[in-house]
Amino acid sequence: MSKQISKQTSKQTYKVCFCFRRRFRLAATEAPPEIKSLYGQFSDNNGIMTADHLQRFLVHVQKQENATVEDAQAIMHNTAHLFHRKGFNLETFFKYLFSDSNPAIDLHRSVHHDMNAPLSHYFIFTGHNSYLTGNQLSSDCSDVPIVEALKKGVRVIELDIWPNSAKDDVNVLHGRTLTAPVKLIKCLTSIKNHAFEASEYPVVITLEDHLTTELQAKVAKMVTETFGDMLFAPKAESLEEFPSPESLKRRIIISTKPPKEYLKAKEAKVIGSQRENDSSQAWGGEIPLYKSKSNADLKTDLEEEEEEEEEEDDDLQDDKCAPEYRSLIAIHAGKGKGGLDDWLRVDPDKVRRLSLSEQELEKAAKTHGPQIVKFTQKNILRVYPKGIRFDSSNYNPLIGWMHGAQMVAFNMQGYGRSLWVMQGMFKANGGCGYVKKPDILMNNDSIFDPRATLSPKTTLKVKVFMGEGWYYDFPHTHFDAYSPPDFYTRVGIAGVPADTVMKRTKAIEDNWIPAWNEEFLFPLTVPELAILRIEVHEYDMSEKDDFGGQTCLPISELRKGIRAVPLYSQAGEKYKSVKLLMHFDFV
Ligand SMILES: [Ca+2]
Ligand SMILES: [Ca+2]
Ligand SMILES: [Ca+2]
Repeated sequence: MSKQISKQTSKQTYKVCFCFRRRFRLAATEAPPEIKSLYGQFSDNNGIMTADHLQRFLVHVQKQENATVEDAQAIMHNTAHLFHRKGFNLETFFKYLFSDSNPAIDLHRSVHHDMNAPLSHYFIFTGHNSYLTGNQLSSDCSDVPIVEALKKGVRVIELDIWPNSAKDDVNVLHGRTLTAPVKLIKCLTSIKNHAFEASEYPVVITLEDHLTTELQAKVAKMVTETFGDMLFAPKAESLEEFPSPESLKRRIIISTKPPKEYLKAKEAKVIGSQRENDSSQAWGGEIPLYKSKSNADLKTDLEEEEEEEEEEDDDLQDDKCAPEYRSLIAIHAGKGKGGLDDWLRVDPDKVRRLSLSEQELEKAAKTHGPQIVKFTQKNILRVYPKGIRFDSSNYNPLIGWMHGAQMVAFNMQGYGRSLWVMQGMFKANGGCGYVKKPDILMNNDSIFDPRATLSPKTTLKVKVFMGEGWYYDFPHTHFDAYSPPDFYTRVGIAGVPADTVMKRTKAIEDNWIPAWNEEFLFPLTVPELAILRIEVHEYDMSEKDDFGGQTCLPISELRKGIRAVPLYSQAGEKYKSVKLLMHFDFV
């Protein structure tokens, strides 16, 4: 019976498809004219590209100066399924260029930054409210997003800890909201089990603590029993300098401010105008340039801010804290008394962690830019999203990075452009979650001024040849119901304000394999901090563009030459077939 039905259904489907077949037909993928011309230059009279030719191509076009004939032979050997007698023909050469074996950045490259400098010398992949499954107000708390973040290489996990209703155990939840709690012990156990799957480098747990002294003692016992020898707990009360990621491999580090007293849980207050995650906003809004904000805007932002992160307004010193809890804290957090000048004071005898909201940092950056950079050479700065980001959205991470902030805390379960830039940054250094800060931020003699106007150090030349793969990864009516898609590419830079720009190709109408062949120039004043942003849009005249894929690539690891660029979904999952063919060069 069911067989019959399915037979009928498939017949009907066939009929329907037949009408559209011509319109949705996939043309054969053809090499762009420039690739054909290059093939002409690097092949013999019989139209064969030998290993010798390929080696010369690698050196002159791909700028792999040290490529040998053996390297070229290895490429041909590894792509043997494309191989044609004594070498590549045009078709197999083009297939090789557009394949996963020729990526724009090498995701299999292992850790290659110096890992022996103090922790403050690194950008660290950092989560905010890591336990939330969705929005900041009513989503469930769970260890699942923590595990997912760890598996993506996130190295800083934030837990807000509160007493349970019986006041005899500790829960993780977003205080004063309707988020449903998860037990602390469950989160700790999951962290222990998954901390080092993606990276061996240390995991920092930042605790926002609202506990009594008795419950702190309970947490201390829980943490010690769960992590045992994995726990890094220095004997000294405070550190003079942070240890290196290398020396802390496979260690867990606790960071919090030595707490003052039991902060009474105020009554659960549901903050008004709850904005649910708007899934129709596929792109998550353009990343705001922080320089574009006026003081008036900033003031409004600050007024809107709920007092949700009150972790910083206490004294550093307090004797009421459970001593066994205090001794677990390896990275002390706290602002101390006074204003910005006091917060940013560099103590020669001890290092600490300072937390600022994105608005506090924006405000501080206007008057104290170089001081912040100097502070972050030795101390750790954490930046967190403003409290009104109920929808778990994020902010421009460059504001933190250009001031040397190591922990730019992001809602990892969110979507959108800012998060893609964050994911792009941490594709660098083997995806280990630690990226060495560029020398300009660590220079002691001349402190980097983030507001200074610099002249370009280099210009990135990007050519967008073509794209393919949507036909295989999407239903054929996904983009337009009655015609093939109309793709265009946006390409640009997330970097210091002077380098930040987005440009676009024209839309190619009704084509599953768009060929744009357009070139763009990006002058870069601080290439060390620049991330290349790529988005494919499907143009619609009367509606919002459909999402066609995205990726962000750290320019410090971009490979010159003609490369395949795989694209990712909104959630950051790699598509099976969708990719672009591009050419990168520095001129
Ligand atoms: Ca469409
Ligand atoms: Ca169309
Ligand atoms: Ca369209």
